[in-house]
Amino acid sequence: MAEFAWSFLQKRALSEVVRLGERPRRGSNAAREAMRPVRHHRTIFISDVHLGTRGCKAEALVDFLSRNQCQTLYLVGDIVDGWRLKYRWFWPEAHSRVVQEILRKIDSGTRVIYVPGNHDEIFRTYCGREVAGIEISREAVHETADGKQLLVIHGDHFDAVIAYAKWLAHLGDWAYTVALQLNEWCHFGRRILGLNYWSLSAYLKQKVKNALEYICRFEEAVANDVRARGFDGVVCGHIHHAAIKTLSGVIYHNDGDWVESCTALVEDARGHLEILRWADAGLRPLTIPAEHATDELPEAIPA
Ligand SMILES: [Mn+2]
Repeated sequence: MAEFAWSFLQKRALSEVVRLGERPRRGSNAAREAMRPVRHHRTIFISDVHLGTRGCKAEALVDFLSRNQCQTLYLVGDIVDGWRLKYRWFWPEAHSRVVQEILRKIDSGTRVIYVPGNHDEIFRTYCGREVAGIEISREAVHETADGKQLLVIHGDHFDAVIAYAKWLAHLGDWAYTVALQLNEWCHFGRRILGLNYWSLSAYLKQKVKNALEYICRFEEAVANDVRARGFDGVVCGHIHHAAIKTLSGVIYHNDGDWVESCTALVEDARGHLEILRWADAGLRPLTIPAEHATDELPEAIPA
């Protein structure tokens, strides 16, 4: 089914180029563009786009949205970063194009459900309403093609449950690499001042470990709550760390983010879910094995 849709859409994309009368030269950009396939999914879940911030990979997301179609699109929170926009207005054209791509999906029949997060909590005021064809909801229940009931939430309210200092999670592995160099200078400086050796890199390594602990505790807290509520699984975002795994007898899905990893969670016609990483400026989708996704060091984790 997916393969059929893929080749059908690919043919259509090609015929559109021909209809425009500009016969694409072999190897030209237009020909390459037209050859790039459009994939069809039953459902797409994305979150943590953080529109309105410099970190948002809007171009990659526009590319992803235009190359991936679906019956239902879930926006799983932190789509717009209201916190940051309140301090400084930042809205390049690519950010508007993300909104346009979402609206275009609605026009072509996609159902769009928006579950606001903490950075776009302003939209929580409108839960239960429909704005520009987008259904806004505090949480949603998605039934997969094979009948599983998945709770769709952003996940920020578990920060309070796990009671963990969120700033600890902000350090990624890049910071650790920088820290190794800084550590040398720090050690040199302290020696001049006659102070004892103190390892900055060991300090930061501990922070990275804490970040991993934060992720584990978040995942466990979410899974336990979802099991207690009787769902088969959960789809969430918030910690910018894509994963699919079984925890406490439920399936935990995290759709990642569009600040660092450019990941989305997609469901096919049979109810199979996988994580897509829109790698390298969105040129090709890569499937990352879910069990490895959690082994990586965390990237920037949101507050
Ligand atoms: Mn969040």
